[in-house]
Amino acid sequence: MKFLDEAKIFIKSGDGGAGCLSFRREKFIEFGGPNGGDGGRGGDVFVEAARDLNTLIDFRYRQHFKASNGHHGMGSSRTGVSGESVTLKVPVGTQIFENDKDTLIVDITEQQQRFRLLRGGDGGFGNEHFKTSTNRAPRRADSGWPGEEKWIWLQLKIIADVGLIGLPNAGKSTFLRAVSHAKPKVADYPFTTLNPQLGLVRCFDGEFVLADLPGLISDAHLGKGLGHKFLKHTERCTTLLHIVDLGHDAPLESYKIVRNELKMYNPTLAQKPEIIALNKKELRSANELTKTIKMFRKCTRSDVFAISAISGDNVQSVVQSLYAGLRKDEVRVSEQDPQSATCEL
Ligand SMILES: Nc1nc2c(ncn2[C@@H]2O[C@H](COP(=O)(O)OP(=O)(O)OP(=O)(O)O)[C@@H](O)[C@H]2O)c(=O)[nH]1
Ligand SMILES: [Mg+2]
Repeated sequence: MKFLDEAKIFIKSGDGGAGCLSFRREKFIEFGGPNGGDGGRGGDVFVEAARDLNTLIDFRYRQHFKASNGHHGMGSSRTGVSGESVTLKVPVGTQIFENDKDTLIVDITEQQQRFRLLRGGDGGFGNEHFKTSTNRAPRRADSGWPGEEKWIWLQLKIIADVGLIGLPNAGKSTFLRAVSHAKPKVADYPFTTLNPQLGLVRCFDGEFVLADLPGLISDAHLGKGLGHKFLKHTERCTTLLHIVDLGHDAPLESYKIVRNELKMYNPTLAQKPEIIALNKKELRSANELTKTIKMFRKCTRSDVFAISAISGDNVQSVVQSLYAGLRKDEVRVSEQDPQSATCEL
């Protein structure tokens, strides 16, 4: 499925139907009185969270959404039929802004959440409504109220429990494949992943959502690579899982590049709980591995694991640690003491 995380659309609610001007006309009944019904209400415009949607791509093909108008009232006191409402189906995580792209109208954060964006116009009163003791034959019937219309922006910011970050080719998608049923593309070249992908990870009696994001490179926050366009998707992840490629000569440097990009984009991103997974452990000797882990523990305050996403070695420890952190709503901060055994080798 193609991915699109921003769209501009036009919405309009229905106009109310006009009230009817009519009088009873029946044989042998003189002065039958007014019987014009009210107009029907115009349809509303709703937005609703849809299951199984994780892109706004549908809005590339259709940008205009109009609810139908209410029908006119009719004689014999018949009220017009209300106009049909329209419902925009959007993925959870969609924020809806006014045309200025700044004023938030609603943030769709939960499954099944539904919100009325525009209200349809009320129907006009028919002449029966204006009947009084002193005016038994009113010749007044109102026209319906117009609906509302405007342009709005939809912006999708993925909501996941854990976001996968790291340089291109580090093994993020391989990790997602290893721990979930998601099947993101894996290949030995940078920028294989072009769009965020979600996977559901089961752990013990629970589950959490893991988001695979495109790789970050130096100066991503300035728009290099695919970087900053997707950095916004990390904003609503509770925890970050930082995958570091042990195939690189200086893994700590790779780690710092990504941390720096997070900080430059939004300093609060760098404050999120983080777990570090040193991937491709089989490429290093046991000695080198111990040294690298010690170095990471010294320089960071995060839990550090050495894993092989491709063989699945030690990935469950990472999953369990992520899960435990999410349940506590905070990730354990590992001791800076290099002896602390947070890592299975
Ligand atoms: N030796 C080894 N190779 C791995 C391991 N995990 C991933 N790879 C390889 O690393 C390459 C990149 O893997 P991906 O999962 O596509 O990396 P990515 O981080 O998603 O890359 P982008 O989507 O481009 O950012 C692939 O050729 C994988 O087979 C591992 O544990 N050991
Ligand atoms: Mg990938």
